[in-house]
Order: sequence, then C-alpha cells, then structure tokens
Amino acid sequence: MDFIFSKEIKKHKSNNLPILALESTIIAHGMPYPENYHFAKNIELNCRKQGVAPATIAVLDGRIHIGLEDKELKKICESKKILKLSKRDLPFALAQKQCGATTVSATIWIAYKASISVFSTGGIGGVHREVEKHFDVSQDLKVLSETPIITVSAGAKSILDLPKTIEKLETLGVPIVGYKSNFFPAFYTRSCGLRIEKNVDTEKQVALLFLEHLRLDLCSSLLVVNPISKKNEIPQDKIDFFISKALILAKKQGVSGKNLTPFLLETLRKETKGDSLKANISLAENNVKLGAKIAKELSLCVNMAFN
Ligand code: PSU
Ligand code: MN
Repeated sequence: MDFIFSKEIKKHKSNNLPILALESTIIAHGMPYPENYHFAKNIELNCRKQGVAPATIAVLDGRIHIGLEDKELKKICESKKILKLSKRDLPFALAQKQCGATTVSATIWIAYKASISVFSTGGIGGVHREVEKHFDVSQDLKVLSETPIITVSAGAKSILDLPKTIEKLETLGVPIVGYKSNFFPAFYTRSCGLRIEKNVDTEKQVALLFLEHLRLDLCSSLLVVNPISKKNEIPQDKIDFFISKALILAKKQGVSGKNLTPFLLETLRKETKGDSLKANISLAENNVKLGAKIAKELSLCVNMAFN
C-alpha cells in the first residue's frame, strides 16, 4: 500500500516511538464544524503530551494520509463534500482521486497495513436496531474480526442494538475486554446493563494481552471498552427518549445506509441542545488518552523484547 506519512509519524516510525491511529469520520461526519476541529486538535495535542504521535488517517485526492498537517485536518473538518469511506470504498476512492474521511473499518485496515498497533475512536459501529427489517450491520464488525490491532472505544453507539452487537462480536471472534469495568458501555452511558467476562486495570495488562493474541496468530482486533466518565454520562432513560425520537425521524425522512449514523448523531445533538456532543467529545478524549497510554506500554514491551 502506498501511504503519505506526516513528518512526525515518519520520525516515530524510524525511532520505534509510539504511534496512535485515529479515524477521520468521527470528525467529518460525527461532529459539526468548528467543534470537530477543536476536538481533533485537542486529541492530537493530548497524544503528543504523552510522547505519542497522533496518526489521523484520511484519503486526500486519492492518496492515503497517515498523520495530517494542520491545513489537511482543517479541510477534513470544514468540507461539506468529504466522503465517508469504509474499507470496501477505498479502492474506488483511490482510483477516482477522491477525498474522504475513514470510518473505523477503513482506518484500522490502513493502520494495520502501516504497522500501527493501537487505534482509538468514540464508539464502533454495530448492529442497527430493527436489523430484521433492513439488515444494516456496520462493516466495522467484520473488519474488526480480520484486523489484528488494539481498538479502544466506549462500547458501541447506543443508537444501535447493543445486545445483538455484543452477540455478533462473539460470533466473529472479537475479544472484548473492559477497562476497569465489568459492563459493556453504551457510549453516552457507562453501562448498557450487559456484563462482559473479562476486564483489566492497567494499560500494561492490555499490552501483554495483545502480545498473547498475536502469539496465537489471532487475526481479529482486541476490543478494549472504556466507559465514559461518571461526570459526563447522560442518564440512560434521558438519552433513550431522544434516540427513539431520532429513529422515528430517520424513518420518516427515509434516511438509511451510510447516512444513518451521522443523521442520528446530528439529530441527537440538536435534541439534547449540545449535551450529546459534549458527551461524545468527552468519551472520545478519554479513549484517546487511554489509547496513547496503551501505545506507550506496547512499544516498551516490544522494544524490551528486541533489546
Ligand atoms: N465514533 C464516534 N462518532 C462517529 C463514529 C465513531 O464517536 O461518528 C463513526 C466511525 O467512523 C464508525 C462509524 O466507523 O461511525 C460507523 O458508521 P456506520 O454505522 O455507517 O457503519
Ligand atoms: Mn450501515
């Protein structure tokens, strides 16, 4: 694969320093401008403070960029025309010299191909509600099952059917490990009420777990779920009310496929007067902080093994 690495990523790669992969759909299609730009700059800064290079991934004029310069990041945040690219869209985007933001599925595939082992997002995609009517299951799940990378998320977005998403992750053989938590988080809330069997308390445990995962030649991602902070969570019954309203509106307006997730997030933002966006930013920032710490631990473990 042909990549354009930023100077910072090149430097970290050649010196075996830690790198954290970040997606661009969360900023281009998951948040409005200028909040998305402030968020993106802020998480990049938080990574650097920890000595970790932020590798924000996007496609610009048909080239895959790993690590964005400021004006490239701004373009992704401002543009109304930027495409939403999942893994299967990549060949077309490259051939047609398109500009697109990458979803979890496209980002982890690119990161893996570029030998980056840790990735943070807000919440992964999953099985949509009323799946029996439309069969909408995010490509994220399939790609998580075939890409060996650590993925840090606050569970899956609560606009989804979370019990079915958890079952599907099991079928696909994606291990889930709770970070200081025994429950699967529901994005805006700390728990969806369903227990997860495995949990860890430290970043080092995640790094060691992933090394075993690789030794076993498992090809799936290791999904680390990190609940939103208590301070910023939205009570389940409050957010559920707005989610139901947003789902009805989506049906009425015939929104489906790729547009559904961005539509629901935007409708929730308006309905909650910005509270859902605040929660989304807070949980994604937490995941980036945790992802950066895991990337550091993993790089220490790997460097120790080779020295
Ligand atoms: N996390 C967020 N906001 C987002 C996303 C994740 O906090 O907008 C994006 C990711 O890019 C994920 C996508 O891959 O939503 C899922 O889209 P879909 O349901 O269409 O597969
Ligand atoms: Mn879908």
